[in-house]
This record gives sequence, C-alpha cells and structure tokens, in this order.
Amino acid sequence: MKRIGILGGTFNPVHNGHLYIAAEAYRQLQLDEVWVMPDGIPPHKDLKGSVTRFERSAMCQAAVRSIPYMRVIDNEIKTDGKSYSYQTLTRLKKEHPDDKLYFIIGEDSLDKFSSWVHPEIIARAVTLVVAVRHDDDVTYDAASVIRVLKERFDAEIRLLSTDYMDISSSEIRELLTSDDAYHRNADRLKIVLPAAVLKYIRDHRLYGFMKGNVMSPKEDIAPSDFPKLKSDIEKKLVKKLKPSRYTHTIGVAYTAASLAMAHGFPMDVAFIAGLLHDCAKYMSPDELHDFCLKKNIQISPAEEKSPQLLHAKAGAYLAENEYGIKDPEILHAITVHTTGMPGMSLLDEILFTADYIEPNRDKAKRLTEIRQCAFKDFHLAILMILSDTIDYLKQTGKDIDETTYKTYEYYKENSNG
Ligand code: DGI
Ligand code: FE
Ligand code: FE
Repeated sequence: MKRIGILGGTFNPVHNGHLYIAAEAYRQLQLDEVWVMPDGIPPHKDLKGSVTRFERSAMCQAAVRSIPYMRVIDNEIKTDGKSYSYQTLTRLKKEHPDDKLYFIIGEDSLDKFSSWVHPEIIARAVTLVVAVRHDDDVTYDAASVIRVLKERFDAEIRLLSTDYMDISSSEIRELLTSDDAYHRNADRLKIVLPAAVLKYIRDHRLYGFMKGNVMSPKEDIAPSDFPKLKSDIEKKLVKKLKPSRYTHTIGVAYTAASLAMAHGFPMDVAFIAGLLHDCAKYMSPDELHDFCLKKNIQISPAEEKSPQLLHAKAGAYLAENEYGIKDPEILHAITVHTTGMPGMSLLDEILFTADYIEPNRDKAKRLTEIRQCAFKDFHLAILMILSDTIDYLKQTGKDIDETTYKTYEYYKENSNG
C-alpha cells in the first residue's frame, strides 16, 4: 500500500506555493508520492492568460522534474470538457485500489466542499487534507466546517499546518502581462516560480512574455498584423531569391509554423523566422564574405574556410536592417540555423529542424523517420539531423564547423528528457 497525495488545481501557472504545500503534505503525512493534477476545463473558471491545458500541464512537468516523489497526472487534461473531482478521484481510486489517496485542498476550498458535485463520493474515495495556515492554526470557521463534513459525509479529514505563502497564480500573471512587466518584475518572478517553469514560460512565450516584439517600431506595421507582414516579406523575397530557393523558403516557413503548433510556440513568429532564414542566400560565397567585412560582421575561421556558412549571419543582418525585424529570438534563430548551437532556444530548434525536413527536401537519408520524429520526440530528431549532417559533410570532404560538433555533443547528452 502506498500513501499518495493528490494536489489538484488549475496551475495557471504552477508556482512555489503549490510546491511548498505538496512538499509539506509529503513530509507531514509521510506520503510515498505526491501527484500534481492540473484540471482540464474547470467547470466554473474562465482561463486567464490564454494558456492552453497542455501548457499548464507542461509547466507542472517542468516544476516537478527534479523532485523524485512528485509527478504529474494528466487524467483531467486528456478529457475534453468538464471533469469533476468526484469522477477523477473515483477513477484514480479504482485504478489504485490498494493505495491510500489523500486529496489536498486549501482552507478556502473547504467552505465550498459541500457544494461540489457529489462531495459524498469524494469523501468515500479519499482522505481530505486541508492545508491550514499555522499562524492561525485552525480558525474557528474551519474547525466547525470540518466537524460538519465529518458528520455529514463521514469524511476522513487531516490537517496540514503550513506557513502563509503570499504567492498566487493571479499575481504571477500580473507580473507577466507584458514584456516590460516581465523585465521589471524579474526578481520577484525568480522567487515565486521554479527556475524550470520560468524558463518554460520564456521559451514558449506564455502570458505576455515577448509579446508584440516582432517588428521594429520604425516600420509602420502593427505587430498583430501578421498577414500583411507575411505578404510584404514574401513580395520582397520572391524578387531576391531564385525560384527553387523561394520554394524552399516557403516550405520552411510553413514547416516551422507546424512545429510551433506541435511544440507550443507562437506560429506567426516561427513563420517569419522561416521566411527570412535564407534571405541572404542570393549572394555567392565571395559576396557573402565581402558583405560581412563591409558590415563588420565577425567571420570565424570555419566561415573563412566555408564562406557559404555566412548566409546565416548575413541573413540575420538583412532581416533586421532590410526587413525591419527586431525580435532578438528571430534574429538569433536565423544566425544559428546552419550549424545549430549547444542549448538552442525553442525557436532556434524549430527553425533548424524545419530547414532540414520541409517537404521540398528529398536528398537526406532517414528523412521520413526524422520528419515523424520531429513531431513526437523533438530533441531526438535534432540529434538525428546533426548526426546525419556530420556524416554527410565527412563523406563529401567538407570542413566541419566545430559548432556543429559541439551542438551534436550537446544534444547527445540532452536528447532524452
Ligand atoms: O541554406 P540551406 O541550404 O537551406 O540549409 P543550411 O543553412 O542548413 O545549409 C546547408 C548546408 O550547410 C549543407 O550543405 C550542410 C552545410 N553545413 C552545415 N553545417 C556545416 C556545413 N558546412 C560546413 N562546411 N561546415 C559545417 O559545419
Ligand atoms: Fe540556410
Ligand atoms: Fe534553408
């Protein structure tokens, strides 16, 4: 028999207050495991911040990854529509008949417990754990509510004494309403959020992080005007690039958008990065070399040897100065799209992969396998691309940029999990 704590919630986003409660339950009730259970579409809540259920669940995953006794249960995420606690808890109890389940709720949810759907079924399936602030220990109200619940539902109730943590998800969403707010509140955010969750929010641009950041203000295009931005860039590119390169470019843009959909990134930002990634490709290697000298773009020894590599750096320069893109992540993704780099951002990874798998590509071996993998196990796909690229460069006797090797080593270490 295992003793299992279950901490349900919307987790929009999960924060250190939640983890603290979970850890206290683990310690005080001598639990074997704590399950963090994000709810699907909560019956009475309007989800703020337009974060999807998958993103809420992924943030929970990120939060518990380094805590051995915690894991995320996706039961409610995986049902469409309302899921009530009584349904989920009965199901969990059925699946784990020999274990003892502890359902952890806050002191404020206690009053409302009687008005939940089928509280009596919940009380039969689990022991209720009520987290109470230990400065006021059991307030008079809570004590009487507990007594009533014990009598009415024959509920087993345990108390969990906790310090008051002044953290709420709504406060955190406020701190993240815009990119400015994010930077202003960086110190507080580091305190209230686990580092891995903050990283997830940044990488995936959740809430207001990096919002409206694509265009330089000097261009007269509203950041939200994606269709116009897209067609303006396409019109310029079709004049600059030869037809096969333009076709490839469009393929990369749509593939990048698809990968963004699959892995949770703004698809319009990924699309623009895809459109512009090869925008310097109209130049020959010699022209690229001259261009970079003239624009003071640093040329590495590997790029001296294989100046066609410079189309990445030159492309980022043109994206910024000719196409008015100011988003630093887009410019970065273009800069590293050919060799990759260790620890790429999510957008870097999306562009790097889209360039390799877009539908017009047909030469590389294992393309079918890598294409499938890119939507299922993203980091493994990146590792396969790097490995095959290095093989190909070796076979054709080209100089390999050491960044390509380092990137390969990095993803070999980090590809699973
Ligand atoms: O610009 P694309 O052709 O769409 O694609 P890309 O930017 O990935 O460039 C692909 C070429 O770059 C391909 O022939 C492999 C080559 N490449 C990738 N890494 C290295 C490299 N070439 C050299 N010399 N060294 C590298 O490390
Ligand atoms: Fe390229
Ligand atoms: Fe390309």
